[in-house]
Amino acid sequence: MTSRPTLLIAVTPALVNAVAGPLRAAGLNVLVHGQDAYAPEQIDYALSFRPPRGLLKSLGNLKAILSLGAGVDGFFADPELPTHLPLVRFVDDTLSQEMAQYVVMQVLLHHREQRMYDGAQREHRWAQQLLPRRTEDTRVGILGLGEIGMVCARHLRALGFTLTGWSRSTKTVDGVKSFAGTEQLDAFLAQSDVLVCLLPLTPDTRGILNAVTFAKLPKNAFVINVARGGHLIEDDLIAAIDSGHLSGAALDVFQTEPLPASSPLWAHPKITVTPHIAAISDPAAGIQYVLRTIAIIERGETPDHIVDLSRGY
Ligand code: NDP
Ligand code: OXD
Repeated sequence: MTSRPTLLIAVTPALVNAVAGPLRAAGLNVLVHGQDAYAPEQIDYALSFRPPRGLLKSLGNLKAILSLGAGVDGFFADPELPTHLPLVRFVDDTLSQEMAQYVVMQVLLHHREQRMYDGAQREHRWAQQLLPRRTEDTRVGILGLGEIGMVCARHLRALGFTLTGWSRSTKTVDGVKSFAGTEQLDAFLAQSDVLVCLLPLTPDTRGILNAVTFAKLPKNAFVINVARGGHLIEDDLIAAIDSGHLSGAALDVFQTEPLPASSPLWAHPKITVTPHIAAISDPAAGIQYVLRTIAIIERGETPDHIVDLSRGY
């Protein structure tokens, strides 16, 4: 880098505390939105996840926008998002591994009927029984066979599950049957005993986990939403479980976060709720990503993982 680029950080206070010091120590001129005084035109780069509306547009000399998360829907929520600048997405092995751990954990808790055994233990009851379904006969369908979906598919395949994936374009992945596009969605759903949502939230995918989708899943299917709350119509999920069509769900993301205390999801006996913790961007990896991305752009090169603004991911 020839001169010190100026980075504006607009993330949660906990993340600011974790990344601002090391980024300064690494040679960036770091300013924190809401803490430091700055002139908008002095900012070269912005790092955020859910930027305040209009903030990015106000930074007239911005060279690029960096997302501290894998999902970039928080940027598209800003109707004034500048569309002439590169928006770079955080793609990280640690993040993908942690997401895969979460997905594997929820698939296994369901497949091995662990919640039933937890209940039996509370009643001091010896509930020994065979697995209700052989592992190779359990078909896990992943909506969104991207960076994270692929890692999940590999881990689940290694455990013996039968894997399918649905994406916009057809994939060639060993041991994973690929379905692509809306015309193949129904066939994919019909073969998903466990449905895992790992799609980006875009106008095309918003509300995709709805009553019509659930009706196309096999009876007793289980749903795992680890992508965004906007993918799921929560009332439709509860209705599909209460009708006996779905066997349950594990949810890490919600229409409103934090999930309001009044939400019926909290107390539903067949729904597991976690507070958007499937994977939280690792600050150390985030720091490396910021330094690497800025260095690449300062050299006049193009970084990987630039968001296609027309697709929204
Ligand atoms: P990617 O962009 O790498 O993958 C997205 C996948 O979705 C691709 O396979 C893409 O298809 C597919 N897709 C997108 N739109 C459509 C569509 N309209 N129809 C069919 N397929 C579609 O994303 P990541 O794997 O990196 O991340 C996925 C999501 O996970 C993030 O957007 C975020 O919301 C969520 N996430 C949640 C976290 C949590 O803690 N709960 C943490 C991290 C991420 P194609 O390959 O053909 O382009
Ligand atoms: C992300 C997230 O998108 O944390 O990275 O949800």
